[in-house]
Amino acid sequence: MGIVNVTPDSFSDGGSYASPEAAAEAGRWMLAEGASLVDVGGESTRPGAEPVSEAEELRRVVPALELLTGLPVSIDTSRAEVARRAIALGATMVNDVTALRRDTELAGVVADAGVDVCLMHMQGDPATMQDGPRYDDVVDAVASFLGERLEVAVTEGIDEERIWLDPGIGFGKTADQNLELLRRLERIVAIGRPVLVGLSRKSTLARVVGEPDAVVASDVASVGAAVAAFDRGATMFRVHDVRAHVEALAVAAAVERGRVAR
Ligand code: HH2
Repeated sequence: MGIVNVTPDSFSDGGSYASPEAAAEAGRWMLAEGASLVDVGGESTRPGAEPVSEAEELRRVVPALELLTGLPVSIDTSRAEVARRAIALGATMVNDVTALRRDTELAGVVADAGVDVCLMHMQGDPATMQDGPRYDDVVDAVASFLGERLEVAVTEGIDEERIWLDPGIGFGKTADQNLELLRRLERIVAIGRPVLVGLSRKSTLARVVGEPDAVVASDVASVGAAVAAFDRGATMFRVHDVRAHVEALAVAAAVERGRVAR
């Protein structure tokens, strides 16, 4: 899953795709490089980010989505109206970092459209989530949250086969909590739905390589984290540098198979 943030303030690519044309061009390039989906988002969820209005979110994403019609796109939103418009323009997945908690109408939109949905764990909200996150056991907490949200989604009429789960790396977690979640990712995989992870350029990885103050980690560090997550059962990776991830993950998968051909 390639990331196209049509935002001025995203932590890594904020402002890179200032025009819809630039965003669409980046999306097409990511698909050419081997992405299966392009994730278009119009509201930053980086730590400290303030929410934007629905009108502003629509103003950012709709023109880019129009230019990407016919291509595999997911919409990174927690609002029903944004999802509705994106689906009408061809989006096949709704990536909701609030796991259907922010907008009570979103589950119905996903259920009626029969599209895929990603349910992600977050403690708190982006504005405050990094102010001393606390858990008894981060893996237990995330697994039980995702299990509950999965049940809610199915009760709301979403086909279970269309649901992805995401531990929400960096969303209300310290660097050590993020690493512990990855170390025991099998616990999330054991819930029984495919697991998506977003590790790309996140600051936890910069910490690991000795850059405690960096906000953005390197693509090399990101690829290393993705391969470790793949080894523990993750099957979708939300990334900025698509080609590097496709190559590294192709090799990791070939090693697991023990042969070149799929
Ligand atoms: N991370 C971000 C945004 N959306 N969605 C899922 N499912 N998983 C993630 O880990 C995830 C996500 C944050 O990264 P980014 O989009 O690069 O930055 P920003 O939120 O500042 O736009």
